[in-house]
Amino acid sequence: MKEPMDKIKNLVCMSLAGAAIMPFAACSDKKEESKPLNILYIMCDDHSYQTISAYDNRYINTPNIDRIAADGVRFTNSFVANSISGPSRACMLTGKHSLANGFTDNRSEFDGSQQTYPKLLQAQGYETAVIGKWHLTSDPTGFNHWDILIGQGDYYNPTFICNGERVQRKGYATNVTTDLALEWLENGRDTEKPFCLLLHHKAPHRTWMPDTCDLDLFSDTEFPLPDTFYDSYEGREAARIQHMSISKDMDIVYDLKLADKDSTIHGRPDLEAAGRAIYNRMDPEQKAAWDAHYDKVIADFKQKNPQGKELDAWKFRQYMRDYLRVITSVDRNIGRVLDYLEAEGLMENTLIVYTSDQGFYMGEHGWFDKRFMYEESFRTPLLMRLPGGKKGDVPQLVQNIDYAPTILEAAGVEIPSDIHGCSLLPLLKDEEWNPNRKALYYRYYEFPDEHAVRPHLGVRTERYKLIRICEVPASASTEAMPGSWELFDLENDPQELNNIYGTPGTEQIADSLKSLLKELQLQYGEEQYVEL
Ligand code: SGN
Ligand code: CA
Repeated sequence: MKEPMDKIKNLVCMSLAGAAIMPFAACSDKKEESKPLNILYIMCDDHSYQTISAYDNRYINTPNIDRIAADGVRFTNSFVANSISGPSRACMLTGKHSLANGFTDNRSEFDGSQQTYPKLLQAQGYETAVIGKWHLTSDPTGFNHWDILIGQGDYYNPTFICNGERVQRKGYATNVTTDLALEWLENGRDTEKPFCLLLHHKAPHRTWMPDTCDLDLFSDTEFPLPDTFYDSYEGREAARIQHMSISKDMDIVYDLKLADKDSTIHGRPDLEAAGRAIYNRMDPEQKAAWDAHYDKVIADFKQKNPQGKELDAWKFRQYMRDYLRVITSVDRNIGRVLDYLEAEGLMENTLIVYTSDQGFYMGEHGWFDKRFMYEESFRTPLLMRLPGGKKGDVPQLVQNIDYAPTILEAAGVEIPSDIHGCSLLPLLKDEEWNPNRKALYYRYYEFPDEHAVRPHLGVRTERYKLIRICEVPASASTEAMPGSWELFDLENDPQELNNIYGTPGTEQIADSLKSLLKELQLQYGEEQYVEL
């Protein structure tokens, strides 16, 4: 069903107060089909493949995201190059690994003067826009229009920077971001030109705050703990020392919203204060709806007063419920965008991409968050719908450095030779694909903040994964930690519980993976940076 555009216009015009309002574009007579492909790139933040029904139907039904999969391809082996937001986004925009694009961790600042695919598209006559979470610190470059959240952004009444001007918008982030995207598609762009729209939802990033209309969903659903919840981390020292445990690090007030009015429930003091500040962003109506739900949860928690393993189960269940409520809103809003494309006849000339900046732990290994090269966070969902293209699964190992060349090739724009990734277009057309690499290379840098995940790098083939946990020199905040190796046979140990590095009979496998790792470092110009 077509969205009532008047409503969208009003909403957005109201929220654009103070920012430049773009003129209405004249309607084009030109047939959409005669233009180069439009690009609609939808990315959520921290959206696990476990919570997309096209990938996994244990937890939630996501009919709208699944529409993209049903009409296109589902990549079943899709990975990132550095499992954290800013770096992942920089890899996607440039098609290059982190060291080459200069954005290695969330404390970096993106050098906006460098080559990105939106810039290359813009130079070839595309109308480009980015709307939603940006997280690259410097102002976006290569976009005709940008309307981005500040940093992580807020779920309620978020402040955006619209082409350089700050503007706070009333409402829930996923709805507001979608409204802005629809408004740009309808009235903001030059319809004579093909478009490339990057629609970046903040959701479902921590602290998983649902829209008020979704608060009661999943309230009766129990979520059993994943098999690996009580992982012993034996033989995996970096996994043991992290701070992303649901049991130890997930805060009941901040993350799980037990900010009771009489302040008898306490979490970590700084997080508790932050939790109360987020709540205070809401207007009285939003607070009333919020309280109507969480006051009951708080009362129930106080009455049951769970402890030990019972508390772990309670936390996990509450986390899942909120996360899935947030996904429900994402899916509904993606439905609005797909409906709009259908109603406007844009479906047949638009490449649609759905992905996340990385995967996420839904309690596996006892965790939330990401960062590790273990499967749940190294993988990321990837669905692509190319008009007239292949439908079905693509099993090849692909990585987020491949998005830029794919989009460039789909748009008929030459792929610069310095891009590391390789175009996935042949896979979308069901043609032979010859990637320019023998395996996937991964590298993570950020330490010790915020979740104490040790810097590491590694290589993954179809069957094996070798990880080098980097040595950490002594510093003011940490003591020295030696480097170590982890080797997993993914066929026999898909949950990566048994580090077989150093066990008799695995020497040859380890040696050949080490050679492969060095070869990839050389290929990506990194060999001098980490001594293996
Ligand atoms: C915030 C979160 C972290 C999260 C990072 C990175 N804390 O700092 O839990 O790991 O973002 O996430 S929060 O208290 O601010 O929510 S990323 O996806 O943006 O890289
Ligand atoms: Ca993220």
